Amino acid sequence: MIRAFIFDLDGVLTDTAEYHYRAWKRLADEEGLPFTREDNEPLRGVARRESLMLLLKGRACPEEEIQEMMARKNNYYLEFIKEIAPRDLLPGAKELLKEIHAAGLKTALGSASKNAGEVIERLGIGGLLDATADGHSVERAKPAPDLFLHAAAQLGLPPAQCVVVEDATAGIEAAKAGGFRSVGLGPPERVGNADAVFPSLAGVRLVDLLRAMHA
Ligand code: B16
Ligand code: MG
Repeated sequence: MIRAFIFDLDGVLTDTAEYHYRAWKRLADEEGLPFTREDNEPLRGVARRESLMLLLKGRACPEEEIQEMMARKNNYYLEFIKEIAPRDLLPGAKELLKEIHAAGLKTALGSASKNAGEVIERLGIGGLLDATADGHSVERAKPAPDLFLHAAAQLGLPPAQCVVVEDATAGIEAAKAGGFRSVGLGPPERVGNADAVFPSLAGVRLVDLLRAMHA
């Protein structure tokens, strides 16, 4: 029986990936590191520190510099997300959140971002989420299941009764590791390991998700 849906943020409810890219790109340019949109792809759904490690491509760095670079990137990102408004919700996201509640089911956020709270507030969907797990909630980032387990615990539900909706490979892995069912959004090369795959949430209704989960 399915009683809740746990939504990733970036790439599922809104597209902050572009802002993450621009912020990392600015840092990379300042540091003289090559960084293209293609290089940005593996950073999808990956926490800030791990993202910087990918950007540095093995370049050794003292901890102090790592901290400074993460803070610098985050300041650029914070500048970009000041522009976020309800119009930036991805197609179908708000309708689906509302429909889940109307059906008496629960919703939660499961985002790796430490800035998820601010983004959710700017999108105006805080009232449509029953629980929030973000970059501050747990130590181990996706693909560890901790973030989604934290969300399920807040809802008071076992993982088997929750479906994770994700756009990143690391997120689908995390869902599987935690014993959750999963819906992948995007190309099968990226999310093909999920129990069901849709191109995006556009036009996706609760009944489509439940049918795909055989529930
Ligand atoms: P922050 P998600 C992830 O969000 C992003 O996809 C990823 O690019 C970012 O590095 C990560 O959050 C951490 O974000 O630097 O704001 O803490 O997809 O898990 O919602
Ligand atoms: Mg994501």
